[in-house]
Amino acid sequence: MKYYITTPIFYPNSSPHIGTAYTTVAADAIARYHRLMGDQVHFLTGTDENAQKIVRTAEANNTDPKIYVDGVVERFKYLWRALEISNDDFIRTTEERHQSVVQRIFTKLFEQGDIYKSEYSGWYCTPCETFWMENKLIDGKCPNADCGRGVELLKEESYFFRLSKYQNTLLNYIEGHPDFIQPISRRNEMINFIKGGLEDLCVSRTTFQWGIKVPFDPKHVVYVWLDALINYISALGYPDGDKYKRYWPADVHIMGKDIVRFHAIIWPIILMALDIPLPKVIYGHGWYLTKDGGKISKSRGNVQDSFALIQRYGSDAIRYFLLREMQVGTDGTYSEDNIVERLNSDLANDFGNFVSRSLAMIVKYRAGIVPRPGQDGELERELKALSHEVKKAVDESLGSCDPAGALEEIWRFVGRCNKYVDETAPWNLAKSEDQGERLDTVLYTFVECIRIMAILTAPFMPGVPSKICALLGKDEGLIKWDEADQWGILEFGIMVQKGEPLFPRIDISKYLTEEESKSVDQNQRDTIEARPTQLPEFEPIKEEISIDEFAKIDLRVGKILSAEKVEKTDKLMKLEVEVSGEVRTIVSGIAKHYSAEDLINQYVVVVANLKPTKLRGITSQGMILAASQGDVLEVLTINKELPGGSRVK
Ligand code: ME8
Repeated sequence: MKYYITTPIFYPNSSPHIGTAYTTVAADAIARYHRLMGDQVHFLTGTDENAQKIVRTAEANNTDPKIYVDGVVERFKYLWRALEISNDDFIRTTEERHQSVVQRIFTKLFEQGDIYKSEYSGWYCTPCETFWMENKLIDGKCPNADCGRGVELLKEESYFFRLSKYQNTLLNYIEGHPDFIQPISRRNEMINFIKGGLEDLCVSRTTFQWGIKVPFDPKHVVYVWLDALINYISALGYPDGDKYKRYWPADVHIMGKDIVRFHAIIWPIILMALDIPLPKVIYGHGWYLTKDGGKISKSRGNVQDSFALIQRYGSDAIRYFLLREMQVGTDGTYSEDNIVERLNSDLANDFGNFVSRSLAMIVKYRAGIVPRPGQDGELERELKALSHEVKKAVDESLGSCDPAGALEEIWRFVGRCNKYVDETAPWNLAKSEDQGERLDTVLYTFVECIRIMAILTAPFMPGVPSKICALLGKDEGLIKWDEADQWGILEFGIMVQKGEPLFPRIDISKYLTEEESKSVDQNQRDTIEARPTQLPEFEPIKEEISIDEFAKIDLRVGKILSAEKVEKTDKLMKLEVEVSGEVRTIVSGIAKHYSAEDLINQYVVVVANLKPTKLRGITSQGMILAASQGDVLEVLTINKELPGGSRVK
C-alpha cells in the first residue's frame, strides 16, 4: 500500500519552534508506523518562502530574502535531523521544480476562466498572509483569534480565483465525505464557514517583487497561499512525475487548526478546478500553549530554543512529550516542568525501569541467559490478551492521527507489565527451589514484554529499538509491527545485558527557576543523573558558491616557526610561518586560546593567497584556519608531517 503524508511547509521567517516541531514529529510517527506496517511511504515537509513577511524580515535584517531564508532553512533541516524526522523529501518554494508547476497551474486556471483580472481593495494581514474585507475586521485589527494585529489597506490590480463558483460542489463533497476534514470539530467549523458564503480570492500582488511571477503578466507575483498549497503536488513532479502517479492523492495533510481553512477550502477548489482527486484527509490538530494559555508562536516571542531542549533531555524524550501531551481535538500545554515530569514518570519510572529491573533479574537469577518458559499461568494469559487489545487500539489511534491516544494505550501495557513484576515477585520465586520453572516463565515473559514495548514505541521514539535490541543481543530485525501482539518470538538461550538506563531521571531543580521547581512534586527530585548544557546557536550557512569560486582560495600547509603575542592586545598573536619555502608573518586572533609553546612546530592550514593587510602596524601575509563556537576555538592542525606548502583541497 502507498501512503503519502505531509506537514505544512513552514515560513522560514525565524527558527522552528516547539509548535512546528509538534506537527512534524506527529507526521513522522505516523510515517514511521506505516513504514513498519510495510507500506510504501512518502513523507514530505518543507518551507514556504515566497511570503511578504519574509521580505519584511529580510529587510529588517538588512539582507536579501534568499540569503536570509537559506540560513533559516538550514536551521529547520538541522532541527529535523536532531529530532530524527524521517522525511523523504524537503521542498522549498524557491526551487525551480516548484515554481514551474505553480506558473503552469496559474496559467491553466486563467485560460479556463477560473482566474480573472480585477482590482483588490481591502485589507491584508502580513503576519497571517491573509486578505480581509473591512466587515470582517475586529476593531480595525486582524480578526484571527490568535493574531489581532494591525492590517494594511491594499488597493491594487490583482488576479482573482473563482472560489464562489465551486462553493456548492465543495460543500457537497465535504458533506458526502465525513472523514475528509478531521477531527469533527474542524469539519463543523468548515461547513459553517462555507455556508456563510465564499468570496473570490485575490491571488496576486503587485506591490513587491519577491515571489513567483505570473508568467503572462510578470508585474504580478502569485499570492503566497496559492503558491504554497501547490507544494503538495509540485514536490511529486505534477503532472507527469512517477512520484505524482504513485503517491497522489495524499493520504493525509496534517497541520495546526490555524490553517485548516486554507487546506479545506482553497486547496480542494484548486484541485477541483484542475480535475485532480482531493486528498483523503485534512487533519487539524490543536496548539501548544504556554502555561498562561498563550499560543507558542514566533511572533509572540515566547519560543523556547528547541535545540537546547533536545540537548538537555534527548530527542526521544522530547518527541514523547510532544506527542503524549496534545490530546486529540484539544490544545496542549507546553512547559519545561511538564517535560521533566513526563520524562521522569512515564519514561524513567514506567518504561525504563521495567526494562532495567527485568533484565537485572535475568542477569541475577539466570546469569543473563533467557530461560525456556514453562506453562503460562493466569497472569501471562491476561498480559497476552491485553497486548491484542492494545495493539488494535494503537492501530486505530494512529490510523486516525491520534498519537496521544496510541501512547496512552501503550502505557496501559507498560503499566500492566510493571504490575506483573510485582504480582509475580520473582525475588520470592528465586528463594524456593521448586519454583524454578515458574521463575523461568516469568523471566521469559519479561523479555517478550520488552520486545513488544520496543515495537510499539518505535514510531514515537526511534532511538529506542536499537538500544533495546542491543540489550537483548539482537538486531533491529526484531522490530516487526505484526509481532507486537505475538508471543514466543524470542528464542530462549539468548544472552541479555542490563545495560545503561534507557531514560535517566532528570534532576529538575538543575533546570527550572526556583519558582517553577517549587511547583513540582518533591519526590521527583531524587536523581540519578543530570544532563548538561545548551546546544550552541549555529551561524547560518552562507550563500552557495561554485567549485570554481572555491578553487580560487589557495590553502596550504604551513609550519609555525615562531609565535609571540602582539603587544597591547589580548587577542593577537604574531606568527612566523613557513609556506612553500618562504617565511611569512601572519597575525592571528588566537592569543586567548594558545600560548607560543603550543604553536611552535605545529603544521597549520594557511590561506596563502589572501591579500596582505595591516594589523596593529604589522603586515599579515595570510590567515590560518581555526574552528570556533562561542568561547571555544581550535586551530586546524595537520598531524602528519606534510612539507610546508602542500596543497589543502
Ligand atoms: O502557516 N502549536 O506556516 P507557519 C502547534 N506557511 N502547532 C503549531 C504551533 C503551536 N503553538 N505554532 C505553529 C504557515 N504550529 C504556512 C503553511 S502549508 C501549504 C503553508 C504549526 O510557519 C502548525 O502546524 O506559520 C501550524 O499550522 C503551522 O505550524 C504554521 O506554520
